[in-house]
Amino acid sequence: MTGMRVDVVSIFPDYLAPLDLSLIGKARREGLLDLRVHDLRDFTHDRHRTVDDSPYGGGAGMVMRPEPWGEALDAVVASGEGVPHLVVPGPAGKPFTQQMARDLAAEPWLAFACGRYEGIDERVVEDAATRMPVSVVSLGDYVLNGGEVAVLAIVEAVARLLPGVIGNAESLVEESHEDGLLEYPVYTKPPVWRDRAVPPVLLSGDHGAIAAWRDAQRLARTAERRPDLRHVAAALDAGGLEVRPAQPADAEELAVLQRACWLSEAVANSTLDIPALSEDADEVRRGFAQWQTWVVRSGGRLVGSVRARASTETPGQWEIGRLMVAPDLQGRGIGRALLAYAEAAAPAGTRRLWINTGTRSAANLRRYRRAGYRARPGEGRFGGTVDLVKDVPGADAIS
Ligand code: JD8
Repeated sequence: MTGMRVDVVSIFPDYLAPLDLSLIGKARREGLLDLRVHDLRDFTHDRHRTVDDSPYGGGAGMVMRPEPWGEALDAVVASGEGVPHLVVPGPAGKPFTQQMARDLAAEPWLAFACGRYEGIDERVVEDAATRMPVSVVSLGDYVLNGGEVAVLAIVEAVARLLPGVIGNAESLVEESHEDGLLEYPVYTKPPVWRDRAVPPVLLSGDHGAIAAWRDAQRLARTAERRPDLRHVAAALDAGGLEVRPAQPADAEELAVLQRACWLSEAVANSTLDIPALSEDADEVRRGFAQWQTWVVRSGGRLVGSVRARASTETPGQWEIGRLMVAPDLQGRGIGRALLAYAEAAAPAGTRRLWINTGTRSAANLRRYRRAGYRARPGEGRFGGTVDLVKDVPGADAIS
């Protein structure tokens, strides 16, 4: 069995039966997931198979006894190589998130302890933490009767990230919470249903326009339904990152970050003739006069930046440039959030967004196309580059 191993301990093992169904059930049958469910009562020794007792200090309800849990977790650990990462659902736990799902999906072995009654004697978690990693996790700010429902949700959220479980892994990328924004609305046939038509842009075949519409829908939905995630600034804040206009004092660090970020571009495009690579702090500072420039700091460290300005040649065109994220922080959606930040800063009347990158900067080209930009034919503004543009939905196009 090559896949991830998951052990679940509960007094209601049948509660986990839904994990026999659908893609998770198929993944188990294909050996992508080794899921084992254990009955806690099998680790009791009295005639009534007792798992609970009255709470010390008084109060309503019953508490789960430590002894059966100790024996159950000992048995699980003894039945495998190494130790599992123990996940204990509880309303007092850390909120479960997509990032946590990604982190758990990287683990070889997970164990889940499903509590019931008023909860599990606290010494069980303390004891387990002496020999394995333990996470107390909450599904959300509401009260359930036990941990089983949370385990169903967490196992599904984790298992679907395992290689081979979801047929088309690409679809994982576009999902809500993957990059801090909610997903766009989806439609299928018929084109008109109960006098309700599918948005025409989706039938246009214009992939740039479709991507732009979907992006706008994602930002709008996020603003309306999840103000906590609203606007990329919130998403950046959620990551503990602060966005603000660049100050002259940022220039030294920005010059260093530019060199770090454009090194890969120089390699990809086999040229060192890239201004961002050779600018010193004074030149960067002078750039603040021509471009609106924003920087992102995390823990005091300058980790990202972007700049934008209205085109001097093409009225209605908002030009975005120098989008950069510290190499060690790339892939977390910061770049996408900064791009949307610069887009959102476009003045009223903007009709087209413009960005430029190296002809052979494959990652950037993919990123910008996914953000709704289309490459303009021919050489870009600078040698060895390509210009990409995105029309602002509802604005008259620039020819
Ligand atoms: C585990 C016992 C019930 C909880 C007295 C009701 C998670 N988001 C979440 N809400 N509730 C749980 C959860 C509830 C549990 C147990 C998880 C074990 N209960 C208790 C305390 C108040 N009863 C959860 N994840």
